[in-house]
Amino acid sequence: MLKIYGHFLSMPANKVRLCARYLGLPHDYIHIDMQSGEHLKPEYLEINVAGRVPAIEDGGFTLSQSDAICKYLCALSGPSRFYPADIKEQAEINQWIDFSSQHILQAVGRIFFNRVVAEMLDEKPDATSVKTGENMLSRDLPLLEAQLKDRDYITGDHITLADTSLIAALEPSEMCGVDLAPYPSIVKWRERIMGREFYQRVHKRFGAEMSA
Ligand SMILES: N[C@@H](CCC(=O)N[C@@H](CS)C(=O)NCC(=O)O)C(=O)O
Repeated sequence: MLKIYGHFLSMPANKVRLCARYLGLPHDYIHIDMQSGEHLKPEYLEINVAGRVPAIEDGGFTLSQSDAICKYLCALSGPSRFYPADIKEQAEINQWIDFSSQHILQAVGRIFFNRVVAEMLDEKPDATSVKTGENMLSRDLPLLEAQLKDRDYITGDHITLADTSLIAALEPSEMCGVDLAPYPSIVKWRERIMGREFYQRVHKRFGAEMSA
């Protein structure tokens, strides 16, 4: 059985979980308790030498890096409209996946880490890093808003790996004070996806486990 290792506050790990759930791939989800240092224990380092989540294990094969994992899961599942074989369609989805990982996730990650996670780890928040994250978002969210203005999903009328990747990158918005209200098409697109069954099987709300 495919195993996915993650943590409920990890955006890259949730990206992988959303992809696996969308594809309907049977798997076991294993929570790695990073606060107690489980990600640095020898058992976990055998799965991911970098000591980070997410990672997967599939019949002795191990893989890390969320985007590589998602593409592997899509390959396991076979070509579909979610991640098509057509090279131009696939390249366009990859373009948005890179945009998501390199720009949106990096920016939200800075804000989320300093406003929420730092305190949990007894680390001093870095206001300059938050400002950099906000500046990055003020450049990139308008691009996403423009892309979604006339489309239900990032590349057209159906959901793809670009959507689940971007949704994961924006998940902590409410928790860390990233205001999406100025971006009505992004707000509607998020609601469209977060209401779907595959999403709700991962979680109804990012971070809900903290108050459970
Ligand atoms: N580029 C990686 C990022 C993975 C990553 O940085 N994971 C964080 C949690 S969000 C982690 O495990 N951090 C633990 C550490 O750095 O010690 C991916 O996309 O999978």
